[in-house]
Amino acid sequence: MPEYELLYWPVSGLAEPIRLCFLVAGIPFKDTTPMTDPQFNDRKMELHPYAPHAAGLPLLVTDGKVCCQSRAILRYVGRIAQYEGAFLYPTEPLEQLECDELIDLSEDLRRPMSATVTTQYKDQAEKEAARLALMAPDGECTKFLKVLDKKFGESFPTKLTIGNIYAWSIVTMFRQPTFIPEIPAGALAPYENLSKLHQWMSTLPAIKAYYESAQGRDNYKPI
Ligand SMILES: N[C@@H](CCC(=O)N[C@@H](CS)C(=O)NCC(=O)O)C(=O)O
Repeated sequence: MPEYELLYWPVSGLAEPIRLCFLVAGIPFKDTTPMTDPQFNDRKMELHPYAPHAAGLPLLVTDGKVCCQSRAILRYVGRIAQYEGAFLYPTEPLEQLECDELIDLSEDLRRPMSATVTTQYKDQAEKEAARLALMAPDGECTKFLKVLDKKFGESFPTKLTIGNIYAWSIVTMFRQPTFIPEIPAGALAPYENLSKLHQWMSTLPAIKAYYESAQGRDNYKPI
């Protein structure tokens, strides 16, 4: 089996769905962050194929070959990783389409909130107001939480895929305690099907065991 190393920040973010795929499939990988590697920033800049112009993470190093772009990496891992005898990125094109739709829908939810991390606001109050607006009843994030909840209500997963792993990982960033303090504590409470998804994913033995010791990710634990 190749040797895999994933480089990312010591948070969930764009690497977490990839970590979860490795974990549930039982594929060993080195989970490198600035907490585990004092040379992290130097290595990132040396390895990154887009440096020095851009150096966004994650990076996956497979037997020395470096790849970037989180969802490309996720699909690659989904093609090699299996859970209960099925590939996490199914081989049947329609099932792949369903995974890809869930991934893109989760991006519709993530991107507006993620933009508040990099946007330069006049002051803290302006940033807080922007985040609260996204979570308001007519807010952009609320809109996509509703759509995701509806989708999982229409068809609840019968097997693990990169689609439902990605969706759960992104939705859980909206569950307190999370790195965006303005997200209200009960933001996900109205979504019955997203709660069901959380219960299912967070109690799968490999996932449950991982979050028992993962730092700063209590929001991924069973409720
Ligand atoms: N399209 C890229 C985006 C990568 C990205 O922007 N990563 C962020 C963290 S979520 C990052 O590392 N930002 C710091 C930087 O660009 O140096 C992907 O999906 O991998």
